[in-house]
Amino acid sequence: MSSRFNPFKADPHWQKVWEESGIFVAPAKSDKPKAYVLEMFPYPSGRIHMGHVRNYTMGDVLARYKAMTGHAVLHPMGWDAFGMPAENAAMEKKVHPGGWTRDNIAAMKAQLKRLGLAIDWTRELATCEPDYYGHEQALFLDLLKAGLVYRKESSVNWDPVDMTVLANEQVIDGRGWRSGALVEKKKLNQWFLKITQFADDLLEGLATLDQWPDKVRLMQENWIGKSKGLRCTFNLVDSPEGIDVFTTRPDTMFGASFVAIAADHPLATELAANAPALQAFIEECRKGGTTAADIETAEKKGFNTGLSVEHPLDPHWHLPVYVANFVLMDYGTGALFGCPAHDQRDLDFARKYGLGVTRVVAEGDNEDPDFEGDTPYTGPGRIVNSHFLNGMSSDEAKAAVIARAEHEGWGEGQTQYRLRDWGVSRQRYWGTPIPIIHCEFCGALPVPRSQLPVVLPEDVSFDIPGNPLDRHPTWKNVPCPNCNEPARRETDTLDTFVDSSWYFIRFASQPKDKPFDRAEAEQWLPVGQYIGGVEHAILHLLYARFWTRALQHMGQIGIAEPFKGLFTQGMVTHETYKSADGSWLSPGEVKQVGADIVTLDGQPVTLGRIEKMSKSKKNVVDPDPMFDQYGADAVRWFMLSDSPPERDLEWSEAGIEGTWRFVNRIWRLFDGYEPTVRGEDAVLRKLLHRAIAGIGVDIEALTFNKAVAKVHELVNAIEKAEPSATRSEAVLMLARLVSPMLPHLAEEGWMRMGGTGLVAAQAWPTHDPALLVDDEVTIAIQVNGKLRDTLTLPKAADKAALEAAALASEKAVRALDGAAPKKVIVVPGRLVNIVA
Ligand code: ANZ
Ligand code: ZN
Repeated sequence: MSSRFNPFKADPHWQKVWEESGIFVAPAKSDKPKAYVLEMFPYPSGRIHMGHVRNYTMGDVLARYKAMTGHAVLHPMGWDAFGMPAENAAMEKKVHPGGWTRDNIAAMKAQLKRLGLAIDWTRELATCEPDYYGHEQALFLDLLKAGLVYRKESSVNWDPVDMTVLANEQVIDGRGWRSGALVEKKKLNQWFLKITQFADDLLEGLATLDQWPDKVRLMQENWIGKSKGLRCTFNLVDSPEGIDVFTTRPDTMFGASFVAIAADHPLATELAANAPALQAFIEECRKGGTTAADIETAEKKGFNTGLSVEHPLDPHWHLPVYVANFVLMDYGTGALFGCPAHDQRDLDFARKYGLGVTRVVAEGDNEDPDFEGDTPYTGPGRIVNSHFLNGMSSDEAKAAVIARAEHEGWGEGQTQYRLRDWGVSRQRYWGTPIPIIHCEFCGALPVPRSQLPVVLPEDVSFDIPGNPLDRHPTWKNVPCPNCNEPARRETDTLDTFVDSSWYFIRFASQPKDKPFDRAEAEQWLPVGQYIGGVEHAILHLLYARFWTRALQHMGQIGIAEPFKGLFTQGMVTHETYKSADGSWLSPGEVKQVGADIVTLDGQPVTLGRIEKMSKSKKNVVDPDPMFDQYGADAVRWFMLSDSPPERDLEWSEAGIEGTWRFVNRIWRLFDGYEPTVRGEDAVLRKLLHRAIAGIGVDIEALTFNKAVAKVHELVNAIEKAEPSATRSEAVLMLARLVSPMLPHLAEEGWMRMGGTGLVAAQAWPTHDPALLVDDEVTIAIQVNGKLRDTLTLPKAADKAALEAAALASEKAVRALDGAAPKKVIVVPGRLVNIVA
C-alpha cells in the first residue's frame, strides 16, 4: 500500500522519451494558434541557481499548458554568453574565455535538463558563436546604413580596475557596478545607437503594453524622462546679447532671483579673459567631480560676474548673473534662472549669497511672499505673488508663460529627455567584434558583407589588463575595403546588451544566410509571455524594444513591441549564517541541534537575515543535491507553492520535505487507480470541474500558488471520497491537471493507469460550466443571537425549510438545553436565529 514514487527512474526515463518523440519541437508551420513562451536566457556563469529554477519552472508550466490547450508552442532556450565574467575567469584561472563559457553551458544545460523542461533544444543558441554574432554584425551594418549608428568622441565612464568603459547605468554612486572602483572620465571615440530618435515612440508604446506590470512601465517612463519646459532668453542689460536658459518650471518665473551659467559656458570663458579672479574660480570648478551625484552633494559655489539681465516678463526688473558650479554645460543650454523658494540647489545658493527668496507657489494656505527656512516647496500648487499668473495651477501657469514667450518671441516650449543615445563600444575581447575597418584615407568603413562574420581570434592573452584584441599582433591588420591600403580593424566589441536585444527573434527563425526570415519570425512574434527578473526592467527591455522598433523602421519586421506579456518574478531567498570569526557559512556547513544552529562540528553560528541567494553571502542552495534527493517534480512543485510568484520565496528544507510527501500522496492515488468502479459522486464531480476551470485560469494568470492550492483541495477530496466511477475519473483527470507542474509524475501515473500516448500530449480537460454554479449556501445558526452551528443548505431553500433545518441542528438543540423556542428569525441566504 505504501508505494513510493521513484523519480530516479521516472525522471531520466521520461526526459528521454520526450526528447526522442520530439514533442517539444516547435513546428515550422502550423494552423494552430501560436504561443511563444520565453524566459530571459541565462548568463552561463557556471551553475544553475534556484532563481533560474523558479524562472524556468514558471515558463515551463505555461508552455506545457499552452500545448495542452491546443497551441503550437515555441519555448526555446539559449545562452547570453558574452561578457566580462569570462574574461575575469581567463585572467584569474588562465583559461580561455571561450572554453570556460562552453564548459559552463554544458554543465548548466545538463542541470536544466534534469528539471524536465519542455524546451525545443533544436533552437538552442549561444551569443558567443559566430553563427549568432555574425548575423548581429549584419544587423549593426543595417542600422549604420539606416543612419541609426554614429561615431562620436565622447567623455566616457572609465573603470580603472576592469579597464573598460561603463554605461551610465553601470555606474552606481560613482563606482563601477562590478569592480566597485571609483569611475574616472576619459575621452574616446565611441559608437552610438540612436535610441533617442525613438524616445517618444518608446514612451507612447508603453501605453499599449497592458500585460506588463505597472511598476516596470513606470520605471521605463522615468528612464526616458520626458520633461516639457521652456527655453527662453534673458537679455543682458546694456548689451544686445542675451543668455538662453532652459527651465521645466516656467510657472515659477516670478520667483526668479538670479541667473547662473556653467563654468565652461562661452560667456564665462569670454569674461574670464580679462578677469583673473573669475579664471581662478572656473579652474576650481573643473577640479570637482562631474557626475550628477558629485554635483548634487558638492557645496554650491558661485562667482558674481557683475552683469545683469532683464526679466523677460518685466524688463524693468534686473537680475544678477553668476557663474555657478552646479550648472552643467551639457544639459539644456548650460544656463538657468534660479528660483530659490522652489528648488533646493537654488535655495542653498541664495542663502549663501544673500539673494531674495520669494514664494510663488502656495503651500496649502501659505501665500507669504517671504519664504522662510531651508527646505523649498517643490510640488505643484496655486500660483501666488505672480501678477497675471495669480490663481492659476502650476500646469496652467506653465502653459500661459510658454504661450506668452512664443507670442512675444523671447522663448519657446521645448521637450527634453533624460534618455541618452546608447554607447555600445566596449574595450573588451569577449564580445561581438564591431564590423568596421578604419582607413587613414577613407575613414571608418563597414566590413564588406561577404567578409562577415568578423570572427574573434582564438590566440589571445589575458596576462595584462586592457583589450587583448587591440594588442593582438595580426588580427587588426587588414586592407582597406575601398583603397586596399593597409588599414585597421575596429578593436572594440559590442555591449552585450546588443546580443540580448534580438535573440528572441533569432529563436523564432534561424536561417543560415541571414539574421531571420521575416515571415517565419512574424508567425511567432511578439513573445506572448516573457518571464524574468525585475533587475532587467529598464535596460534590457528598453534596448530590446528599441531594437525591434529600429527593425520595423528599416522595414525588416512588422511589429513594434517585442514582448506582449511580461512577468517579473520574485527572488529565491535563504537564511544567512556566520561563524564566530564573522565569515559566511553555506547552508551545507551548518546543522540544527534542538533550537540552535551550529557548524557541522558543533561550533556556534549566528543567524543572519533572510536574503536573496548570492554567492557572496554563501546562502545559495544548489539544485543538484535536491534533484538527487527528491527528483525534479518535488523541486518544481516547491517553486510553485505558497508564495505568489511575483513575491520572494524563502527556500527551506522543511518546505521541500512537505512537498515530497504531497507528491507521494498523488502517486498513491495513481497507483491505486481502479477503472471499473460504478457509482456517481456529485460532490466530488463538482469539485473536480471547479478544479479544471480554476487551475487553467491560474496557470494562464501565472498565479501558480493558487493552482497549487486547488490541486491540494482536489487531492484531499479524492482521498476522502468512497470508491465511485466519479472518483476513478477524477484520479485519471488529475494526471492531466498536474502534468504541466509535475510532468514526470504525471507521465508515470498516466502510463500506470493505462492512458494512451504521453500525458503531455493530451488535451487539457474541459469543464462543464453548469457544475460551477453555486447552488448551496452556508447558513449561520444562532441561539439567542449566539453562533452555534453552520449548515450548508440548498440556495433555493425557503424560510420554512431553513427554520426546520435550524431546529433540527444538534448543536442548536443542545444550546437550547430544553427551552422552548419563542420565535425563529430567518434571514434567507444568511442566518437563522432561534430566540428562546
Ligand atoms: C527654474 C526652476 C524653478 C527650475 C524651480 C527648477 C525648479 P530636469 O527637471 O531634471 O530636466 N537646469 C537647467 N539647465 C541646467 C543645467 N545646465 N545644469 C543644472 N541645472 C539645470 O531639470 C531642469 C531644471 O534644472 C530646470 O528648471 C533648471 O532649473 C535646472 F522651482 O528652472 B529650473
Ligand atoms: Zn582606404
